[in-house]
Amino acid sequence: MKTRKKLSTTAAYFLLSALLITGLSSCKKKETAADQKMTTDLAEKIVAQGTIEAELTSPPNVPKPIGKRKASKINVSLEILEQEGEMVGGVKYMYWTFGGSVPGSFIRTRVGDEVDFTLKNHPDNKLPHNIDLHAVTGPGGGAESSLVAPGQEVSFSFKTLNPGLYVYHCATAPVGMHIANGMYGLILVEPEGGLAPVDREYYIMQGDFYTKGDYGEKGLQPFDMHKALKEQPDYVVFNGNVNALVNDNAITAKVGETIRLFVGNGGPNLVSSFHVIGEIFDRVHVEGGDLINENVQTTLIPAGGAAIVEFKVNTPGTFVLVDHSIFRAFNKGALGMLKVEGDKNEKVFAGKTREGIYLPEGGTIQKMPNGTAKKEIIENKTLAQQMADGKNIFSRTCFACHQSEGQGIEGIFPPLAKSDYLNADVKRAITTVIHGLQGEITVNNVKYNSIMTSQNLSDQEVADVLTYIYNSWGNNKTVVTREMVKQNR
Ligand code: HEC
Ligand SMILES: [Cu+2]
Repeated sequence: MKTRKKLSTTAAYFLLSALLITGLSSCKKKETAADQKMTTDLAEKIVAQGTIEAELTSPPNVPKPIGKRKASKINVSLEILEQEGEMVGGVKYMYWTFGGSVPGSFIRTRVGDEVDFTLKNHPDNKLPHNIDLHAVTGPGGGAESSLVAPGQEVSFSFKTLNPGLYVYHCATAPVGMHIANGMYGLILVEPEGGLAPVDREYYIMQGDFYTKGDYGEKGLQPFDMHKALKEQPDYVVFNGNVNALVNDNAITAKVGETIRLFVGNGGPNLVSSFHVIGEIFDRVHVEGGDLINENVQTTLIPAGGAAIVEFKVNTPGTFVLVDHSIFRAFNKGALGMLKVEGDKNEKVFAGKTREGIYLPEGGTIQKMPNGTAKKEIIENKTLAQQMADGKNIFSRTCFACHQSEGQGIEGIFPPLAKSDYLNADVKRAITTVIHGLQGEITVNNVKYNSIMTSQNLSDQEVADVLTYIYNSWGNNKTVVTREMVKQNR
């Protein structure tokens, strides 16, 4: 008896809250694309009209939006190519690709489409492959029906029941190796009536790569199964290689435009903390589905998952796309650029407005705190002493940006190794370290336009670190003395 009473109170409570919720939801008038819910049962009943050929694009481009197009039979023909490519300057990798790019060709459909999918394995390839599309409802996402040997082609068909952004990938054993070599891409299933129009759309996909050699080791690098098992990639990149979205390859936009990024993560192992430095995502289709989150700083993209990210660009500048697991960005390649052109908008961002010396102790002018003041000064250091101390300073302060062998990061941090800019002018190098540097410079024919902050080092330390740099990595062996630094303070 007691329990029954309790039950009925609970039931009443539920009824009340249900009424409340219905009441509340009928109040909000705004209907978004996500509200036009279509069940899979309804999608299954849609009759496809006519036949069209799918437009396929390589990254960072995407095919035209579906707009008002009715559900159709749509032919997709994807060719698998095993081909050598460049991971980063001088580092070659044998990529396995869907359509000749990493990630593979972008496929754009709408809900209710009947996809006739043909997978072709080029006769020059060495291995059998197949495809598992996460947009497919069926065994293996198509993998069981699509195993194809070199020189063969195979077809299968499926109906798109759920709108969303989906990963596809090869699922041939060893699956991890096929994915690690670049066999993944995205297929978009747009809702009835299409996604809301935007000004620009781009296709970006993260992947982790495992090579026998360490980051930057030149030559053709074979896949390293051991590192893959330990989930310790040498490269984490957007769109297949370190430079795919950097400098001249940056994606672009104009101030005032709304951008939509279709972002996927092929893995095979790592999860991506996708972030654009200096931007806030106005809308994110979380995990590529219907749920929309707003005002997001960083969105998590699982391995084998995706997200649709939308934002308006309000100010000009270079916005850096990263995996915010940040060593991956600055040391393993997970870095891209969005270059936005247009007029400055000082209301939104005014740039640096004031600069001065911060004096916590107050009033009178003080010297910059100098941690080395207490250290004894060795007069007339030998070159060997300067080299040893300089190396220390380098790995403490300069290494983070200019990299371990002074190789820099192309387009972001200029090289100090064989740097024509460095070797041309020692005074300039000294003032760069003392006062910092900003504005466009050209180093070894590559343009840099960034900021190096002033380094808080003593005269001796500046002399040592520059002597170390000048006497390493093919530079011109200049010896910098404390006196030379002093004269340029
Ligand atoms: C926070 C990152 C960062 C750190 C740390 C840093 N630099 Fe730089 N450095 C830069 C950037 C960025 C530029 C290019 C600035 C520009 O575009 O105008 C640069 C330019 C230079 C240049 C001139 C360009 C060239 O390639 O020859 C020299 C020399 C240099 N840095 C030396 C040093 C030394 C020595 C240290 C350590 C004491 C150091 N930097 C620490 C970021 C850094
Ligand atoms: Cu494969």
